[in-house]
Amino acid sequence: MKAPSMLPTVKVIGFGNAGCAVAGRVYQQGLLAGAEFLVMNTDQAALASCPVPSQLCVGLPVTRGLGTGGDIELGRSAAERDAAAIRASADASLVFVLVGLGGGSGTGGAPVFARLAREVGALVIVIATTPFEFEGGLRRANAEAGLQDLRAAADAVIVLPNGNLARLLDERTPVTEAFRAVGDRAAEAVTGLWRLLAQPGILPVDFAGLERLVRGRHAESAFASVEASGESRVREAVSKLATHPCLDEGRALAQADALILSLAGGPEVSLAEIDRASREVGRLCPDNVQMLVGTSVDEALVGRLRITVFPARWTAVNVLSQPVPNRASPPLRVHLDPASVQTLKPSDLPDVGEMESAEPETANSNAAALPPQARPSRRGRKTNHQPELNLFPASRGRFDNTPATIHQNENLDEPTFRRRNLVLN
Ligand SMILES: Nc1nc2c(ncn2[C@@H]2O[C@H](COP(=O)(O)OP(=O)(O)OP(=O)(O)O)[C@@H](O)[C@H]2O)c(=O)[nH]1
Ligand SMILES: [Mg+2]
Repeated sequence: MKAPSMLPTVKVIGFGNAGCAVAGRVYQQGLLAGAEFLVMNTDQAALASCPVPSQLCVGLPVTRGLGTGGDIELGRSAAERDAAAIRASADASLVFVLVGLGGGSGTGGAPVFARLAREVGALVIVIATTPFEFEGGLRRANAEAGLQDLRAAADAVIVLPNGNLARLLDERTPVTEAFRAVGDRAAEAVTGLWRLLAQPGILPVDFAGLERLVRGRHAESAFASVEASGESRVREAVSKLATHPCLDEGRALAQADALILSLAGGPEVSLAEIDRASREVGRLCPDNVQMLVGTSVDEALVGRLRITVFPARWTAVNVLSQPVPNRASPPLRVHLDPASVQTLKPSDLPDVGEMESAEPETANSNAAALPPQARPSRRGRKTNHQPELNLFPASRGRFDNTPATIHQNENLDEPTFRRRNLVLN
């Protein structure tokens, strides 16, 4: 398939063993014509067995070319050490980052890559798997921390929980095959997005549209793709989506802020079918969902209809979790000459009121953001009066229409201090 000229420069990056394995598979499938591939890892042996020719072994002096053994901080500092090379490699309009969360190299390194790539102007979409239940608490905790960093660092993160996929597999599936299925799904997600942008369609999605939807949104998205054939293929495909385990049985659609929807069919697919499928999937989402719809005809889909969805929610991300100091750099030592150390008494410190009035009040200072009755009055400042925080919000915002989470007769949506009547000092 030839990449149309409207397609931006695209890079596919695999990070850590699992990320490299998936990138290697997508590379060998040869479907992403025109995209550049690059794999990064701390583990030299794993890189050597990856078919992608462009490789970067990060943090050699700190990991000596080995894996990190699940140490996120080591993975992060390894990537930070090669920040210059990473920045140079991220020179593209659109970067897909593939990573299996749970270990150290990918979980620590992928957020560093995402941040640096965004700094050089790329639109960064991460496709991340999260561990199976059986992999244990440490890996799941690693994955949660990595996901938090990825939400902050990337424009969008497509999260593929292995546990959801496990519900689609036969219980007797061998573990190696289960991991293969995980990799296939991650490969399918990146290929699905690529097709949407690259496949000449009746209604193609262009890069500008995708960028407008996700740039700077820190979106978190799910992914599912279904197919159906026969007379009632639209209804069948839509009902598969409504109960799909990878969409939390439809909840991911019901709570979506945005939806990327791809409709593809064989040459016989009719306008009426495309129209119905688009409207029926839209009905599974909130009324104000922002939809980006692409439709295409694919000779390989004769007699079939394929619906691919990426339902996304905007996440409230403000800061990256604290960066870990580079292990390789020597600790900062400050020598204090006791003779030069002055001990400050409380009376030497300026009054809080003086400090406040010394600062010009800006339009978006915290005080200005408070409702008028809660704003400290200028005259009363020196009394150190603090406004009372309203801890009893009247509305649950977008969760207003969702059922409460009741466990053992307790509503877990209420903060613990309220449920248990604790008094806050
Ligand atoms: N798709 C796929 N996922 C895997 C495979 N092996 C492990 N994973 C998943 O990926 C997660 C991260 O594992 P790795 O990629 O091996 O970890 P890493 O990023 O290389 O980190 P370290 O080896 O700890 O430095 C695991 O918790 C699994 O959920 C695999 O062969 N294929
Ligand atoms: Mg590894």
